[in-house]
Amino acid sequence: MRIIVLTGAGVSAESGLGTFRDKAGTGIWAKFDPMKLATPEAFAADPAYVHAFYNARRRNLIEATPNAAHLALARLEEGLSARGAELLLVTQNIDDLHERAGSKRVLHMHGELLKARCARCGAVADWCADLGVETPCPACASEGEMRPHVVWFGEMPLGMDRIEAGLMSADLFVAIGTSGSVYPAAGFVFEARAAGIRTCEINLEPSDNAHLFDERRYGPASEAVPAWVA
Ligand code: BV8
Repeated sequence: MRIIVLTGAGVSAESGLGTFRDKAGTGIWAKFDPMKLATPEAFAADPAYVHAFYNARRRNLIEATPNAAHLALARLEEGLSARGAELLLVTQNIDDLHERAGSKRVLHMHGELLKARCARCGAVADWCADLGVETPCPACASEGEMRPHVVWFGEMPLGMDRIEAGLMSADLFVAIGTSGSVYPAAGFVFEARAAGIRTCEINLEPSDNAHLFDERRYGPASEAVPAWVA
C-alpha cells in the first residue's frame, strides 16, 4: 500500500505560519507582491529586500511549533511503515514542521527556509540565522552569493522524478491544505486520476480543483487530518 500526500500552507496555518491566498484576501501574496519577492529576477534586482522577507519568515518559523495535523501525518507514516506500507509526504511548504513532528521522509518540492544555497558553488547549508548580501559561502567563501534554498516562480521544483514515480504507483493521493493554484503541484491530482488512483482533498474550504477529487473533507487541518488518519 502506498499513499502519497501533498501538503500546502494550510497545514501550517494553525502553527501561526501565513498562507498565501485565501478567500479573505489576507494571505502573504495579498500583502507582498510575489513577483518582487519570489522570483530569481526579484532577487537579482534587490537581494536585500528579498533576504529581509525570508529572514523575517525564518525567525517566525523558529518560534512556531507543529500542530495536530503534522503530528497525525507523522503517526500515519509510522503506522504504514510498521505494516510494510509506505507514505511519501511531498510538501510545498518550506517550513520544517513536518520533520519536527516526527515525519522521516519529507520531500520539500519548493525548498527549505532553514537551508541556504550558494549561487556560485551550489553548496547547500543548514541555516537558521539571517542571510545578507555579504554573507560568505561556508564552502567556497565567496561573498554575496548565498540565497535562500527556496524554489521561486520560474524555477524547477525539486524531486519531481520521485514525485512523478510516486504518482504512478500510489494507491491513494491526498492533498492537504493547498489552494491548488501553483503548478506543477496543482497538476498532481490530474496525474493521479489519469493513473486510476483514488484522490482525496482535505482543506479548510474547497480548493481551485476540488471538483477533481473523489473524496473531499473540510475543516481546520488540526481537526480534519487526525480524523482522517484515525
Ligand atoms: C515551474 C516557495 C517550470 C517560495 C513557491 C502552468 C499553468 C499556469 C502557471 C504555471 C504553469 N506551470 C508553471 C507555472 C508558473 C508558476 C505557477 O504555477 N504560477 C501560478 C501562480 C499560476 N509555477 C512555477 O513557476 C513553478 N516552477 O513550473 O518551473 C520550469 C520548467 C523547466 C525549467 C525551469 C522551470 C514553481 C512554483 C514554486 C514557487 N514557490 N513557494 C516561498 O514560499 O516564498 S509557491 C507558493 O505557493 C507557496 O510557497 C506555496 O508553496 C505555493 C502553493 O500555495 P499553497 O501551499 O497552496 O498555499 P495557499 O495559501 O495558496 O493555499 C492554502 C490553502 O490552505 C487554502 O486553500 C486555504 O483555504 C487552506 N487553509 C487555510 N487555513 C487552513 C487551511 N486548510 C486547512 N486548515 C487550515 N487551518
